[in-house]
Amino acid sequence: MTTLIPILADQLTIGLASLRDVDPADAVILMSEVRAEATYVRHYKKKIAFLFSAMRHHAEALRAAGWTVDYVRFDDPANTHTLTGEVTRAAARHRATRVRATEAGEWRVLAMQDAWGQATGLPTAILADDRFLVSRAEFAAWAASRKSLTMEYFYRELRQRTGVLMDAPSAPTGGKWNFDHDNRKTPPHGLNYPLPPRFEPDAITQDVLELVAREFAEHFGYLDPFWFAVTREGALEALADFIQIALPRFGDYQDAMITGQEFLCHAVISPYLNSGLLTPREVIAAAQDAYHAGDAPLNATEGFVRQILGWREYVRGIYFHAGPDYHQRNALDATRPLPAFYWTGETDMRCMAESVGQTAREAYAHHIQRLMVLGNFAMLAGCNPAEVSDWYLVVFIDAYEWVEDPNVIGMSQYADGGLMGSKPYAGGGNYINTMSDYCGRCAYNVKQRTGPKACPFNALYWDFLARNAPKLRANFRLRNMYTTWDRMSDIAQAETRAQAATTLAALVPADPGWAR
Ligand code: FAD
Ligand code: DLZ
Ligand code: SF4
Repeated sequence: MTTLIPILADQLTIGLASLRDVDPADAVILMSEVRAEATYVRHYKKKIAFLFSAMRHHAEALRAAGWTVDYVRFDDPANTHTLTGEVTRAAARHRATRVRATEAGEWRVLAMQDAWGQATGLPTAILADDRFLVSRAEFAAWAASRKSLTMEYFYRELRQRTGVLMDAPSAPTGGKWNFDHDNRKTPPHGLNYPLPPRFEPDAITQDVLELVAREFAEHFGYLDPFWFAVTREGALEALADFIQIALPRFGDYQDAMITGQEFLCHAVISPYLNSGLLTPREVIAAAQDAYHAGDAPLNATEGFVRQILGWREYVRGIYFHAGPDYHQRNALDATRPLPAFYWTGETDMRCMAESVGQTAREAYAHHIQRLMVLGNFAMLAGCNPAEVSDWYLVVFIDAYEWVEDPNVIGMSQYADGGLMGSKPYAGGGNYINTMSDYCGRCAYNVKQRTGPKACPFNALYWDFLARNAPKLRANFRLRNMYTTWDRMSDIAQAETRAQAATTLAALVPADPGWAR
């Protein structure tokens, strides 16, 4: 009996479900670099290089652990360049008697897995991906028991279930579930922030970088600098470095945005978590251990744990709960094409130019840049949510559909009509000014709503509310904002909307071919 075990690029975990309870002597692991996956959206060059190099290193690690690995390289002449094509070919090549896989992270690839039994003519088992702490079935049961799917309650239940940062079954450590009151400080000038550790590309990564430069020259972004870890050892080093150096200040400056400081005190571990080089359980344990050892304060530790145990599990749950058409939801009927500056960074808006510029350089921006700058502008401008989500899927090294759609369609664009969030994350220039140093360097004046130098976010914010009043006015959490709008004089309202119209008319649409 030979078991064929296909492993996907985001399943680079030695303890993967499909590898358990199988004798390596009777199994062949299949890993394949295929064009269809690298191009269904035109992924950022660094992301393809990261995944191919991490896959090649992981194949070596599996071999060292006693597994037989059949690794199909991108330039193998026989490569069919689809996952199903490679599974079918490998099943015949190895005279496999069964196929055993761990469920893919997205609907598109799950549909492929469902067809592998028929394609190979073999019994095929697709196992739940238990690297996540909450299974799809458990999330469905939780969602069915609630009227509104508030992350905070999901997170509290998980804290209780796992015992993470709990003193007793109903007693959160420190007496509170959430320490955000102590977090999110306005950043003082001149702080020195640590940089995440940088890993020199080895021979395997160099080969991959050359391959990507050759094969994906037209894709977004740059290959240089390439400093990501591509092995489990490297990912563990990055985690240890974060826990020791940045975690103690994680909460304080979580929402800060500072020119030239791309990483601040963020962990920069999402590429490793999402590809499987790190598991959420070990990351949470490392943070909790640091707290118990007295190396990190509770506000930072709880804030960080909430990101992984709360947000990460929650968005994955929402993705599957919402169904395969989630990507197409468009509750606010937003149809504007994405502006070209999302790809070029060429705009006088300093916040946008900095956030797009660092994304183009590093394939990384932190949460508040993604939400309150990049996403906020797209929503205020009424951009098509699916196109916005595609942009995110392309440009970030940690992007996969399961994490992108809830964060973009749900959290950032409010295109799911409130399934995920109780109100749109909309903000004017004032929020960006409080949390960043961008406005001081901008061609626009953040204090002005109208006039040639007025910050575009300000008029767009009010225009967004006015334009969407039939859908949003009844929202209790927006009541104060609508009251303020209603109190503006007719002239002030008309000037604001005219200002927004001028900004919107000047937006140059991006060539849609950038993403798909
Ligand atoms: P930290 O700020 O240090 O947080 C630690 C970890 O928490 C992250 O590594 C991540 O695993 C997890 N996390 C925190 N927030 C979220 C969240 N909302 N959803 C899922 N995980 C979360 N995260 C991705 O992993 N991939 C994406 O493609 C992605 N797209 C996003 C798009 C938008 C519009 C927004 C608002 C957020 C998005 N996020 C995404 C969530 C978050 O911005 C990133 O996880 C984070 O910036 C990664 O950097 P970090 O490791 O330094 O995170
Ligand atoms: C994102 C990606 C890329 C760029 N390339 C591959 C690949 O060559 N082989 C592979 O197995 N997976 C790849 N992936 C990941 C998939 O597109 C998809 O996101 C995951 O398989 C979902 O679980
Ligand atoms: Fe962005 Fe407005 Fe500030 Fe300029 S003034 S950086 S456009 S928020």
